[in-house]
Formats: sequence, structure tokens, C-alpha cells
Amino acid sequence: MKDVTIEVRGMTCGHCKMAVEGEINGLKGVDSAVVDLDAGNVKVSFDETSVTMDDIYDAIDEAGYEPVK
Ligand SMILES: [Cu+2]
Repeated sequence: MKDVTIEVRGMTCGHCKMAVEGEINGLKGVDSAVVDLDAGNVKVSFDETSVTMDDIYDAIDEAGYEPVK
């Protein structure tokens, strides 16, 4: 398992938190995704053999927010 913290632009409320966490958790190989609204980031724990950073960036984008790469 690998743990990363990704800065995300545009998250402001509980709905944003749920949207981003839900989209990332929907990826096969992701163990957990937890958004910290105050810090403006998401901590993701995932299996590097089945999920790439690009997959996670795409999921954040899909949720309607902007990952800072
Ligand atoms: Cu929101």
C-alpha cells in the first residue's frame, strides 16, 4: 500500500468532500480516501499495482475538482 496526500482545488463543503472521496473510493485498488476540507487535500491509501496517480487525478477531475499535480 502507498499513501499520498494530494492538494485539491475547489472543495468547500461536505458535499465536495463526499464527491471526491466517493469518486476515488470507486477505483479498484483504493483502500481509503479521506478529504481534509480545512487543509484542502485528500489522503489516499492505494495499491500501486492496480491504481496509478493518474487514475486518482482523473477521479478527482471526474468529481469536478482540480488536483494539484
Ligand atoms: Cu461543496
